[in-house]
Amino acid sequence: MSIETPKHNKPLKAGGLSSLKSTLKHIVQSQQPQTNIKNLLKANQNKGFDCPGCAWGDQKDGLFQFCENGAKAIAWESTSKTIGREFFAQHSVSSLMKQSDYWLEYQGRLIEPLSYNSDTDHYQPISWQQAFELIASHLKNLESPNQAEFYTSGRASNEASFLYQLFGRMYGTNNFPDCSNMCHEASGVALTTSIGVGKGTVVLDDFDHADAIFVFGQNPGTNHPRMMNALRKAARAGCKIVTFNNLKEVALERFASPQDPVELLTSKATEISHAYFTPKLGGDMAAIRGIVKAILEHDEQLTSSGSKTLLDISFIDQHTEGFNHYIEQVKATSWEKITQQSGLEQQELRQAAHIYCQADKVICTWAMGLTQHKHSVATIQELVNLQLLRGNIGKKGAGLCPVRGHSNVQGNRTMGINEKPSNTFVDAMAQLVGQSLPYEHGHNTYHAIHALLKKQSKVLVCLGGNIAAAASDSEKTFQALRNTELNVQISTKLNRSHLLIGKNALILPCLGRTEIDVQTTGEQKITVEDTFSMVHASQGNVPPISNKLKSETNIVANIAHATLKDSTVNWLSLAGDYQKIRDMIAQSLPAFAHFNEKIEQPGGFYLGNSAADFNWLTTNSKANFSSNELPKQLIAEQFTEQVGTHKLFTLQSLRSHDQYNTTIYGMNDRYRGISGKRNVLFINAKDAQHQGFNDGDLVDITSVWFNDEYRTVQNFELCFYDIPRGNLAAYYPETNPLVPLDSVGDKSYTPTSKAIAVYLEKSRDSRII
Ligand SMILES: Nc1nc2c(c(=O)[nH]1)N[C@H]1C(S)=C(S)[C@@H](COP(=O)(O)OP(=O)(O)OC[C@H]3O[C@@H](n4cnc5c(=O)[nH]c(N)nc54)[C@H](O)[C@@H]3O)O[C@H]1N2
Ligand SMILES: Nc1nc2c(c(=O)[nH]1)N[C@H]1C(S)=C(S)[C@@H](COP(=O)(O)OP(=O)(O)OC[C@H]3O[C@@H](n4cnc5c(=O)[nH]c(N)nc54)[C@H](O)[C@@H]3O)O[C@H]1N2
Ligand SMILES: [Mo]
Repeated sequence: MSIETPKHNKPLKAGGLSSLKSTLKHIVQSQQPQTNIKNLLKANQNKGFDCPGCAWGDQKDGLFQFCENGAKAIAWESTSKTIGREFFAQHSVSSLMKQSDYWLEYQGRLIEPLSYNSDTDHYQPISWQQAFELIASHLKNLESPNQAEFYTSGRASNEASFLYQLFGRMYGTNNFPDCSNMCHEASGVALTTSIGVGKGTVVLDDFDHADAIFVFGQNPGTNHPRMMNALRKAARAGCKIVTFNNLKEVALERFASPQDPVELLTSKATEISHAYFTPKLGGDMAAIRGIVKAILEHDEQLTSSGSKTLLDISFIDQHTEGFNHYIEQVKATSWEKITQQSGLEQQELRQAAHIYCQADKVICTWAMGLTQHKHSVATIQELVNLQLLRGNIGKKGAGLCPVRGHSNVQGNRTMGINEKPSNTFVDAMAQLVGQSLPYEHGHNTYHAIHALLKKQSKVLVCLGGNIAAAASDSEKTFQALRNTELNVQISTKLNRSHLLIGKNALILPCLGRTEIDVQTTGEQKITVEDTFSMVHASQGNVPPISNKLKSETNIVANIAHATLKDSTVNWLSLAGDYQKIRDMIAQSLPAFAHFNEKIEQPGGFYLGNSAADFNWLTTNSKANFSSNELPKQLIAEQFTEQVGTHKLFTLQSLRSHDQYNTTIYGMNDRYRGISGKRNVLFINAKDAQHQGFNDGDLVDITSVWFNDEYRTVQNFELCFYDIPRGNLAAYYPETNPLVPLDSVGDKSYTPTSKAIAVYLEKSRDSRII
């Protein structure tokens, strides 16, 4: 059989004019071009607002600080389209359930509080006061506070999330599932045990001083476009960028800055990656082990011939523990296992090791390609091991950089959105409010869904996000939400999570980042923390789309006020003046001393990072080499017998260029050459041919799990692509139904969104035709 030419048309470079054109298109489509141009000029500027696009930092140096995808996020929020009571009178919840995620959000901004009427199956208006009282009455009637789940999505400000966790704890629970549980949780767990702090050790300026930057499992051209400026600048200055990605992502190959007139207007671009490796899905731990093995082998040769060691022995001696044991572990790992599991050749890993050792200062960055696997914690610990070998932590131009997703997801954690708070944190909060608070750990997203499924939890409050579409195993997750007695969604746009209802449900519409927030004492600011632990203020600059909206902070304060009678905290006064919330934060969290003054500094202030200061807040006060064995098998290899004659693949679910998580802006994925569709399955042509499939064929995808559990999604169009044999890729959230609820990371409980064992069949529909 002949292989048809792939129908997709991947561009030769990312960025440039196409990016600028797309930015303008989205601004025009928002139907508010003037407002949005004004918005863009304020994005990430002093006295402007923090771009809701991602958590990358910026220099606030007066240059444009927005990117194509940030512009989409801003334009999507700041649309002139609205949905109020007429819309909900016209559409029942069951009829809305039949619409796509794209359609739901596309209807526009939510503009008034709504409550679900089970007699009519419609949402109808409710007053804010009644809404708060309904929540309070449900919460007060629970047998235990642990029957309530307080979810947070990482866009919520420091002020809103501080009040939210304080309220949840004063109410009596640590049930704080959040988006981070599905995202960078493994980074937090791994870094905390290895170096004593769950955050990255670098700041933006370090990218200007690195000799090499290793980028693992992330697609910054789409998801962190402002990171491309740092990579481009580094590459042009001679820094060696080494990429490990399952796919050849064009922005990591060649990128044109829209701010460079030559690159903008000609075919010129900057070569980003000096070396680009495509490991198998889940093969990074083995790849990193291979790099270390290559370094050690080379080092042995050097030192035996009297040359200087490649290792930073004084760093290892002074700062670390577990080195010898780890070295034994590496020696015990065979090259055969390393190459089989990583899917990379020994010579490739030796090349990476060579670049690594040629560089005095190395930064390692990573995102979901490392964090959404079963062995993610061990993989990130392996990356730390690599950095410790040559003292690549704590010196300028070197360090660890988990690149966060949501714009304030890191701040949420700092503010205490954490189901496993430290005793120190709980004590600080207890002292602040003069009341004892629970230490017992609460639910993460995984445990919350299980508790709702078992009807042990009954009330779900979501501060933003779209848990229904974001969590794994859609069928079970949907059922979990349908089991709620009360489902409260604080949101800007309509989404799936509003439509899965047990008995009662509320939609509480809130202000977005771009909007002016006026409270009783006047216009307010909020604050956020970026991926580099920089905290700065954010202030909207356009009037709210409706005068019935409340800020997230105000909504949380009102829920607390209605629920906690005789509270020692004056919630409404806090809602009226966010400076008072920041004073409470300053009083209870030492890194925020003089908070209100510090945010007046241009660019905000740096929270510091203990590991970067060689202060190891681990149990043994050292940076730890972790000795983990490579996984015996990768996920799909476990099910070979169960699927008989079917060929098993490993599928990753990832983002297109036209989406923000569960928010779909459009049907294109320009950088991968896809237009007008999302039900696409990227496959290696040889694998497809082997199965008798052609480019463009429709297939059904079935995932395999223990106990003969199968889950299927239908009618995905095959797209021949440069992807390692045995691996597949498709978009999230369309593939979420395939991820088994219990397929989660060891110690992180993060759904294994980048490692789903599946097999393919010609689509049932096309078989009928
Ligand atoms: N425009 C836009 N910006 C966003 C988001 C968005 O949806 N849209 N989401 C935000 C959020 S919450 C997050 S967490 C980040 C996500 O940012 P990313 O982590 O970049 O997001 P994904 O699309 O999941 O991309 C995963 C990348 O890792 C690669 N990969 C997958 N599995 C493996 C593997 O096993 N090994 C290796 N080496 N590579 C692998 C994929 O090929 C892909 O390039 O972006 C944030 N920014
Ligand atoms: N299969 C698969 N699943 C995944 C992933 C994957 O890669 N593959 N990635 C995971 C990751 S990294 C993450 S972070 C999660 C994301 O999980 P979430 O954070 O829960 O999801 P989002 O899609 O970001 O949330 C979108 C909704 O947020 C609301 N919203 C937008 N702006 C605001 C605002 O300013 N305030 C409030 N209150 N609401 C607002 C809107 O109503 C919108 O519908 O998904 C995870 N799920
Ligand atoms: Mo994320």
